[in-house]
Amino acid sequence: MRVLDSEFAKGFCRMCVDGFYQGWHERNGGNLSYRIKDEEIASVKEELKEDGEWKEIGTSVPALAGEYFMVTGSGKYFRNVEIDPAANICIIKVDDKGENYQIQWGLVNGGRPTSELPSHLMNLEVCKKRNPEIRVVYHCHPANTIALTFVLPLDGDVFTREIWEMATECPVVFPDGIGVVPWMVPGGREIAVATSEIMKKQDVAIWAHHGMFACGTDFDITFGLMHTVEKAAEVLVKVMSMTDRKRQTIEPDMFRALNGPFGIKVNENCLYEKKSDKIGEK
Ligand code: 2HA
Ligand code: ZN
Repeated sequence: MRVLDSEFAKGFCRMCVDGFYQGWHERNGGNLSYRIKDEEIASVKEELKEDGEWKEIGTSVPALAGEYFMVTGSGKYFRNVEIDPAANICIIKVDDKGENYQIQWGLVNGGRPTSELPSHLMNLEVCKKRNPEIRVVYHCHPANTIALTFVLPLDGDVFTREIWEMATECPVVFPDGIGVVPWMVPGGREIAVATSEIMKKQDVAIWAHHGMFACGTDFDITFGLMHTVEKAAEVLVKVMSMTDRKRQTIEPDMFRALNGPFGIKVNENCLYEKKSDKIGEK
């Protein structure tokens, strides 16, 4: 089968387009990666090239040794993925040490995988360890979530709590909550390590003054997670535009009441008793 006829490539491209139309991918902003299943890579083997140069990932991901990934290209625009996937995305293989990669398909006009490859692969590695079904890592620049990083404390528990309160579905969709990475230089190992520390336990990491990372078992779940967080962030921006205090909200015991019916365990660290009714204060 040709790569672009495969369901995983179609799902990958559709997610890029959907993200672009949400307004989350100005210029070359954002990146997407997918850890390809054995049977999926076997089905497209005829189109893979094994003679490319091996290049350093910039970090070490031994638990991903020998695996294949579909990733967006560095400097490529999400907007262009639909019209010319083969020029804007690629399939890479990670070597048997987990330190180098080789492009085996795509980026036909040249280029390299996303500048955030270290973060993507380190996140995919820690996620695989906690749940081998997690295969998608998505990074984008959603405006409302980014706006909140200027006014809320950069504390994952506070971010989670304030965002959870904006929509009852939030704790059901991400019961473990959200982590926050303070401003750091993007693209390197340091921010990758900080993000992957969060992804050991949580599916969402916010990068202050930059954007968001989300992981999931498939494209729908990962896109839906990003969409849910950003929608709740939009509601919070609207509320904060009207007032710095809420008249009423979802209280800790109301969150706890969701555990049974939805089969979840909401993260108790985020259900602290507030000492102030001012939004963002603990
Ligand atoms: O330009 O989003 O974080 C791609 C990015 C870098
Ligand atoms: Zn970014």
